[in-house]
Amino acid sequence: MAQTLNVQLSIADGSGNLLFVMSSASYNRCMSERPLVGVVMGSKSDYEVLSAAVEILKTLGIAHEARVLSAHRTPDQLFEWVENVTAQGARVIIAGAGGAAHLAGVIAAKTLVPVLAVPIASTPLNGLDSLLAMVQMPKGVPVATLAIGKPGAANAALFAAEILALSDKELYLRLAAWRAARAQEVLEQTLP
Ligand code: RP5
Repeated sequence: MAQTLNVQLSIADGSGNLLFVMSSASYNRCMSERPLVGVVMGSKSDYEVLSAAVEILKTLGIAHEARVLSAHRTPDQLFEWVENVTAQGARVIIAGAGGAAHLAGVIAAKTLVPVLAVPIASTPLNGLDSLLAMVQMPKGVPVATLAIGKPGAANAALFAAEILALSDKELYLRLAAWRAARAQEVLEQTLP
């Protein structure tokens, strides 16, 4: 008879104190659930940055779906995905793009689910054009724009977690533990 291995995933501070424990069974359940967060990027080349968001979502046990879809190369498939992922229950969409960074705004035009935009430095202007395109949405169709690159991608996932944690107490506790672990890291830093 096949047996399922159930191990524990844990987060500890630098002194070995456990801050957060989750069984692999509940982690796998989270990952097989319908996505609460949709992550979309304009090109596979953007994944180097957007992986920072995906890693945080995995760490916090947030069900998500990540796709490559472009506002200008695959507009019909993009709209179809937005409709499907939100119909399945996604409550936040993270959209990362570099060149002609209209992806987040175009998605926001099609849904009332909050859209978090991550500018990517894949352009000759090092992402400054992407940042300005994303942050300067005309009044009426908002996107929330994060920092350029990996810090923005990671913060987009944390911001998504904060939104979801408003109505999910267990996620709130996981997020609080994650934040406490980061504080502990700072407190344990020593200077030469
Ligand atoms: C945008 O143009 C993508 O978001 C990417 O950042 C950039 C370059 O895309 P590739 O030429 O690498 O596919 O559409």
